[in-house]
Amino acid sequence: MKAKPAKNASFVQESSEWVRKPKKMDANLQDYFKAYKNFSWKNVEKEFDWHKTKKVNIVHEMIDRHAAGVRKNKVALYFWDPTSTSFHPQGRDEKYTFLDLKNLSSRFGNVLKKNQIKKKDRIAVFLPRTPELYISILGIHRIGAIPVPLFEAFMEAAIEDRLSNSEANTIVTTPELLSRIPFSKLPHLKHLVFVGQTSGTNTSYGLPPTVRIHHYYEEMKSASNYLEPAWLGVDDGLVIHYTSGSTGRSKGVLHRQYAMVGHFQTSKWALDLKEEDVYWCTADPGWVTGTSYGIYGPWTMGISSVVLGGRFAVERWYEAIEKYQVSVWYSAPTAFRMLMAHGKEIPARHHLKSLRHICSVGEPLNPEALRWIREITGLAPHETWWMTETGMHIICNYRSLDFKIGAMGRPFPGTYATVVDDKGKELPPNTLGNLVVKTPWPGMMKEIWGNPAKYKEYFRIKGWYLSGDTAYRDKEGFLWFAGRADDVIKTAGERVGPFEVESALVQHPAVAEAGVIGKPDELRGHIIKAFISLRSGFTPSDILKKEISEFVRKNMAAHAAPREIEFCEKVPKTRSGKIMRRVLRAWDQGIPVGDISTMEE
Ligand code: 6R9
Repeated sequence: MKAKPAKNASFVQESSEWVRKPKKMDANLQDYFKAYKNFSWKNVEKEFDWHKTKKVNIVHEMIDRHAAGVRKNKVALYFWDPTSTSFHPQGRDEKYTFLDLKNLSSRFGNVLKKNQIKKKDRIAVFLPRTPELYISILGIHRIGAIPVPLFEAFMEAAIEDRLSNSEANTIVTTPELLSRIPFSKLPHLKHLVFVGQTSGTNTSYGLPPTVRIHHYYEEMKSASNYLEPAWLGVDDGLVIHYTSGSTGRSKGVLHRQYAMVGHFQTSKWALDLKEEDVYWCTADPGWVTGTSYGIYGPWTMGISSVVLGGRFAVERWYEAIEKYQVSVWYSAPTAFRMLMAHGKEIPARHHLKSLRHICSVGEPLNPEALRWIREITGLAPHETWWMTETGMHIICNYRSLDFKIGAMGRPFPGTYATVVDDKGKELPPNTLGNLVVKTPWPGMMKEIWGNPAKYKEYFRIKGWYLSGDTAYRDKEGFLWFAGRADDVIKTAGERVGPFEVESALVQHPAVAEAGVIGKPDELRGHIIKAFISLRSGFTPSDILKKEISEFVRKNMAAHAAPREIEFCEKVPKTRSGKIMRRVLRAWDQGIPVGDISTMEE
């Protein structure tokens, strides 16, 4: 992986415009520089009961200890989804206290336990964003098993990959999503927990006789409110998130229980969460942001969290802020740009003054989007940089600290991120190189599930975790994002591996070869563009483009479907058969191709 200039970070302009903070702020982190100097993770460990008891389980720290204390009747989860369904004709508008979540997650844990599902088992959670999704994840933690959260948008091929790799023995899902689960290809899958109005049998659902069906609502009714968490050690597994790299299928990133130390402290200092906050993280738990900062961070701190169900709807987002008087909001540049695209009239109809802090993650926050959010809310979003693999924030802008618009920020206390050359030598200011993090830190991934060789690749420069991003540090110590050093695509905040899309494309009968790149896009950061050579007998046409894109949407996921397709004679490859995406990017931008001497004849 060689650092190269960021061709694809086209609209993140460097700026020397500052966001200045008043001298006195009520931020949890008052003096970043002092904290950075004196920081020790050992001190943060004292925030957790396991520090004294030596008995570790994140569900105890997130739920049980609050339910046993002054936060017992505090709302942990506000859920709102006004969409009408046959099951909920009026939509849903619900609240759950810490005590409610203790009871419900105990019930779910008991349902699992009764069926001999146990510690360390992987349990796929394939649900829309509903309270049941959160309750399932908490129940899974309670028995010491490992949740594998899956986006509701995933189609069969994506599900098959993740379930066969994790060897999950259980899946929690709804009747609507059932047809996307290829049970016959998943011999490890023994239990189906059905969330919804169902009464079918294996035969009526076409399931192999080896799969046992459990009806969520029925089983929950008779289960007990009491179940002591299974006690674990700090190094035991927490969660697996599947994410894409530049080559190969998606990888299962396993985190350890100890990551909670990082979730807690970053939620306190970067998100600046406080006891009285109403916090809204807009991310789905299928993405690491939706667990680390949609579940683990806020709830280990005992904070009230908002979850909005249903599809993205511009006005509903503002309504949610107003309805719950959200005070801290964690979202993503693509979402900010989508809101921006709908203009100022809609936010002007809503009261947004409850907000006191906004953070952003997932892609570079372009200055225009930052300024726009500042105009409608009075607050500039603060960047946070991190990855599925880092498990927690690494580089942030802080509420009490001035920052430069466009910069990612400074390393979180207790971590060190910098820019190095390919040998691991730190580079002087304003020099482009590899963005790395000094090992270890609390959220650092424990394993790539079943693939130790892949895990090792990240640490091939001794002492550093190699992020795959290129960046530079300026003279003031701010880190600036430049681009990816590999071919990973971030589209609308979602991480997509070109290989996965190419593999889906070549399954289409018309496609001979396919090469996929990210093409810069104002709204989505990047869109997926595919170069395709056709099999003989097929003629290029717009209808065929649509059909091919739809094919990927139906097999993998909507966000992985190419928004743009260009037909070509031949997909350029090296002599060893690797797709030359550098050439595809040049073709796309109409610029000279450069040295192609390694290309096949
Ligand atoms: C949490 C998350 C990680 C990749 C990362 C980088 C990009 C994330 C960013 C950012 C610029 C930021 N990224 N935050 N780029 N500025 N503040 O996003 O995890 O989905 O694994 O993606 O996202 O390229 O390497 P994940």
